[in-house]
Amino acid sequence: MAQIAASIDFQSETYKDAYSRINAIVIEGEQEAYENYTKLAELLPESKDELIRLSKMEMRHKKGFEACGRNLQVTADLEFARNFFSRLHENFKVAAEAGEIVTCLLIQSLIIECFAIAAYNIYIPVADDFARKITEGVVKDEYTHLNFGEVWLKEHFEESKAELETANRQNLPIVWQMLNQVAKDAGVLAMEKDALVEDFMIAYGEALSNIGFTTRDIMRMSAYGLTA
Ligand code: Y39
Ligand code: FE
Ligand code: FE
Ligand code: FE
Repeated sequence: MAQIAASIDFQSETYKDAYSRINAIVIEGEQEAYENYTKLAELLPESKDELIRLSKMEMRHKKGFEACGRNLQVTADLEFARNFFSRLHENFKVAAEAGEIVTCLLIQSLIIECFAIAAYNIYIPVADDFARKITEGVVKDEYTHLNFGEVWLKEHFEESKAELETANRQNLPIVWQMLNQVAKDAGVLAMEKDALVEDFMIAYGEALSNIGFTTRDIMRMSAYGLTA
């Protein structure tokens, strides 16, 4: 059942306990996004300045979400969050070491950005006033990050297609596992799992379409890991 922010007790122990993990996930996610764009700036020298600009935005997001935690007097469970991201983090690292730019872009600029866009849009209507203002500013930036990946991959579509399919098959199931892992805590924050899945799939499907995949490709690629 959908809830509105006015009926949520942001100071209850139950809320703050769930927030200690969700807030940590976004803080750690923003930190890793900062590192990932810094790495991509090295791998794509022709887009270096733009990627450094994106990485700095991620660092500002991290600071914003740290302030959200302080505002609610919540201590973020960063160990939980590092574990939460560990598989995507490892896959990005392995791809970066192999110079697999397409896989790096799929992981950070498509999958993680779409996950962020879904989560932040679902969070905004049920956030406390302080966090809502921060998150509204952040989500605008995330569309810019997604757009960077879309534009680059569209320009290199034919030679990237096979690697994108492999990277999708490897990483999309991980997202569903992450979503399942956080569904209960998200529910405490009045963020419904079904809405998160729906918004993620819309954003990700649109991204794949913008890059050049057909509807048939997108259906096939989206099916990976749905039962994870
Ligand atoms: O590009 C970015 O800024 C993304 C790193 C930030 C991560 C967002 C992760 C959101 C998952 C939250 C799950 C709550 C239900
Ligand atoms: Fe961000
Ligand atoms: Fe690392
Ligand atoms: Fe981002």
